[in-house]
Amino acid sequence: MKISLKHVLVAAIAALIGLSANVQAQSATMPTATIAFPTLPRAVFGGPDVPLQITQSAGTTTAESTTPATCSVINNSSVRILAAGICKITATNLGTTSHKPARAVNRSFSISKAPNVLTISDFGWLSMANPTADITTTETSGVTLLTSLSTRYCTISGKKVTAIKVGPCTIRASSPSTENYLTAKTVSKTVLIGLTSSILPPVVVPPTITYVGPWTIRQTTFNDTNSFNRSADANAWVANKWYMPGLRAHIAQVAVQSTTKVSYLVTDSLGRPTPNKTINLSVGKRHGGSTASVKVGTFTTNGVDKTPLDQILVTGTTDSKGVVSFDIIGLETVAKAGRYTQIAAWITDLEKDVIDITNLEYSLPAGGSNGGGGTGGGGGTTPGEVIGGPTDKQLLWSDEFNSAAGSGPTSSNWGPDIGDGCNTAAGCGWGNGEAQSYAACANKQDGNGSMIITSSTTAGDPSCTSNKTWTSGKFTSFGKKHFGYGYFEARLKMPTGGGTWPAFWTLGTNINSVGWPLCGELDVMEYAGNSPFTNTSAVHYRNPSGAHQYKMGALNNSLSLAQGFHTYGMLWLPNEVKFYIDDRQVLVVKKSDTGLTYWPFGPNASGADPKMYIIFNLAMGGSYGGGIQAGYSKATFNIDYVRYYSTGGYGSVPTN
Ligand SMILES: [Ca+2]
Repeated sequence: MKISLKHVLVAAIAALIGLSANVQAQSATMPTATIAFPTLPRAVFGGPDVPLQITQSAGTTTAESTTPATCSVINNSSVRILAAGICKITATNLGTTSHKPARAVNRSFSISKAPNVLTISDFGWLSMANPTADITTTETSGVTLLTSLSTRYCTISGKKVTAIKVGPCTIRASSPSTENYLTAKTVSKTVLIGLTSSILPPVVVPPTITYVGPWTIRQTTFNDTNSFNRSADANAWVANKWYMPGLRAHIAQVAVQSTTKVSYLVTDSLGRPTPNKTINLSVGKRHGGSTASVKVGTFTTNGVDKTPLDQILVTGTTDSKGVVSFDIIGLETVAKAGRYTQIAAWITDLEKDVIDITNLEYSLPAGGSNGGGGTGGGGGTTPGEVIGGPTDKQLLWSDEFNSAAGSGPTSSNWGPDIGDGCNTAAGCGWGNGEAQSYAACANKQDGNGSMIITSSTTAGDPSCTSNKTWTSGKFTSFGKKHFGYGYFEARLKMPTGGGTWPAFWTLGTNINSVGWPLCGELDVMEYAGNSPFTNTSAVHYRNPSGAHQYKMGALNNSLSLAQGFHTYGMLWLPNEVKFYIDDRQVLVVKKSDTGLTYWPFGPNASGADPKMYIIFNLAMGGSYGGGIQAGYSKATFNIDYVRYYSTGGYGSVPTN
């Protein structure tokens, strides 16, 4: 009875204090607001919003979730389920001017994980005749694992089942519980594997894709490892606004009379390979020039440079993988440097498409390989003919360059040539406008079996400098080892860099008495870093009028000669000289080709045989090396060995 006692007490006090007692009585008797908040039922993840059905005696009640990761309250009227777990809601009411604040009411309810429903597709067509099937699964959530319960009859890898032998194949699918989903009820399906099955696999209809231009065409047959990427040309053509940015220009060596399948990949603006696109292919290019006769489909170019019949246009359509290919059939019968056809593919016009230019160069003989064929600067053999070097060689002398690291050329074999040429008969620049000055410090063995000639600027090698920007090396066997006829071979790796000009060559030992070119010069190998796919050989002599004359042969290779070692050989006989790279012929020059009565490479009028000495050097720039690339600081010409053989009765141990 405490309440009624209090009530009496309050009434008594109110009566005692008169007028103000009314206010006091009101305050003392103001009711408290109350909240009616029914308990909440259990729920399941994924279920609908749960109504709160909160009422109150006065004022406004606010409901809030105290577990915001699990549930949230919408408009004080319902609860949205966010995750499995316990959802806690607090309802508060601040009261009104006539009601005191309500006591907060807390309600909570649990949210169960939802069922995970798992199905697996049929694979009833599985048989020994059709031994694989892709199984698809559907699951409400999570990752489904497929296992074979009959591994004697079938195995499963990922979602592909493979029949092993006739018998029952049972595949079980299971999917473990996740944060909001229960473990799925395991599903199994059994197929009796027969030798064949009467059930046909379902036809999978691919989704329809709408491809969106603009398109990009990329030539995919030749890349930077099996061809030469002329990025400088491409950049220049783009700068001239002849092509869009992204142009690539490849040069690929192919054999004469070969069929070259050139493929292009077409992708749309989202990078998706695009099927069923009509592609134009231009073969031969009237304004750029193409000099090889080729056939594509029923069309043929005539190979006459810059004429209408030098260009043909054909079309093709991309396949399901966005690829279109064209067979370019080379009609030339003779491999020759500079014989090529230029091809480009496009869809709309050259102003919009990113395209590739590809030059196919017919500079390898039919049946040839990367070693290349010949071009035949002289007569006597069919240019491009594959003729190996002599097979009856007997080694008479060699320098394997096996000395310690830092050693110069062995003095019993070699002496260095020093300087910029200004103090020699050849004159400044060694008669060719060469940029380097030679110093002995540029010729050093590496301790690993090679002689290295280094051409450097002060920045490239501050320890070996000269009176010129570029310091390099040259050494000769003059006065040490003189050779008469026979087979010469060196294994060499070319330097990298525009402007480099390494050479392996010989001069007549009578040069100081008869002068050049009467003494004769045989260039076994010359190379320009500006044309890294090409090696040349040459024969220099004085013609009957007294003027310098020469015959040169070039050979294009499929890879840059700076990428690895190659052997460069020369067979010197009294009436002809033959040159080789990797035993493939580069050039043949016969005395009878030259019209010379005095041929410096054979016996003189009194029957005396000539002698020659060997020279290795690395020049820079000049008439053959061309422009030296900006920023050039250092490059190396690597000489593994030089060997000298007798063959066919020609050649003798070198003497001085
Ligand atoms: Ca060696």
